[in-house]
Amino acid sequence: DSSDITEVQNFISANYAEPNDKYFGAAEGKNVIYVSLESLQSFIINYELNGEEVTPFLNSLIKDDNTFYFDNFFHQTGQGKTSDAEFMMENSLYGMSQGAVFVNKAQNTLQSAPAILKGEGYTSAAFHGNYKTFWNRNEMYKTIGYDYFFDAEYYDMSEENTKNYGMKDIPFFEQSMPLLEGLKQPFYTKFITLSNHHPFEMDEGDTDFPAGDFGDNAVNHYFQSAHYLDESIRLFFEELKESGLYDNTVIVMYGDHYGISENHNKAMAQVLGVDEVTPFMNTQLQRVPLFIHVPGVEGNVVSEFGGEVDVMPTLMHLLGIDTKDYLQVGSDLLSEQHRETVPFRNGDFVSPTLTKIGDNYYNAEGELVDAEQGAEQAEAAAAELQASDNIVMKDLLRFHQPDGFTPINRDDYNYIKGST
Ligand code: GP9
Ligand code: MN
Repeated sequence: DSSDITEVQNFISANYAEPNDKYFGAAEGKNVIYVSLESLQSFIINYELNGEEVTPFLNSLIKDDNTFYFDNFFHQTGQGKTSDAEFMMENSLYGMSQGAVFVNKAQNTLQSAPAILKGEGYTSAAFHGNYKTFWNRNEMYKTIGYDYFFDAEYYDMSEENTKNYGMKDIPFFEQSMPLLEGLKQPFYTKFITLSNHHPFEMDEGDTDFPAGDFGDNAVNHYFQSAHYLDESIRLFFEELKESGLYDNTVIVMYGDHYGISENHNKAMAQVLGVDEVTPFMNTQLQRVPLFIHVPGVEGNVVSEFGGEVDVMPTLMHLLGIDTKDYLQVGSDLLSEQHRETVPFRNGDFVSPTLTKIGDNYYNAEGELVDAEQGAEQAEAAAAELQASDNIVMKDLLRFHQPDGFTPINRDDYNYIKGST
């Protein structure tokens, strides 16, 4: 009811981070391309296997003049995996503590990025080389307000183009280009890659990059698979440049969640050159890469701690859209007031000074410290998750009408090929 929403509203405005004048509106009117980098973790960035860079293209972007690279960025996904990441990136709200929000709350009211941008004249589209019902995307995307959803039906899903869930990344981007070029500009789009998915095994001929030699199949193949993903991004950027879109498009790329689980800690210890992967290190391994390319804006390496819920306000502010009226729990990564306690879905958190794992608190060096030191941050993390859960579980955005926002009517959307 209305008292629920007032409480949430008060919490969110008390935590509002003002946009940074330097960047507010710096990308106004530009196209947006999101790329979900399947299972890509930050440890692979700048990693060398036998002296060879695994992700040479992404590594080169860190030094690109117009690219921000965030090296203390963490995934915050739960059981909804890729779809949880999508939800956080486009709503600045958390997925659910149990189950997938895409599956369980697709009928909710949302005020998602595509819907907000629709009011600014944007067209939106999602691209993914798997069938549209996976993760209930075909239902949740109506709620989010995607104009188009190019799923497996739009791609040549022949045997050589596919492995496990669907399209391999190189043909996926290749075949997406004409669809992308056909969109009315400005557009807001997302591309969800697939190849770098557990168990990471490659088909013969798809890469000449060597496998690792760490006595663990998934870990060994991860290097090949991540290299292939990197190569697909390089080719995509080339095509964007050729098409002329590159200079007029903000490109946000993020690792959706970890690829190598704790079950592989033994091999990971070898990969990282340590005796063992401790719980503290495992938490630090939840870093995923985040790149934001903004034409005409000088980028740099940003070491603020942040997570997936923080990206939407960051992007909105770059596009010159005020977020003050929206109920978003994240905070702009480029704001001077950005909050650096990053909650995980289970209530643990990381921050520059303290990390919470269960009942244990660690300092930046990974040494156990007194729990009292972390009490305030633990409370802040819990309050943030609680505010988000209230919104999602009680469908509170039904009762919230931001200034100038036109609500989405999900009946206006369908993703039946040939019908629009
Ligand atoms: C499937 C893709 C992978 O469509 O999003 O799913 P994941 O297992 O990573 O959530
Ligand atoms: Mn995924």
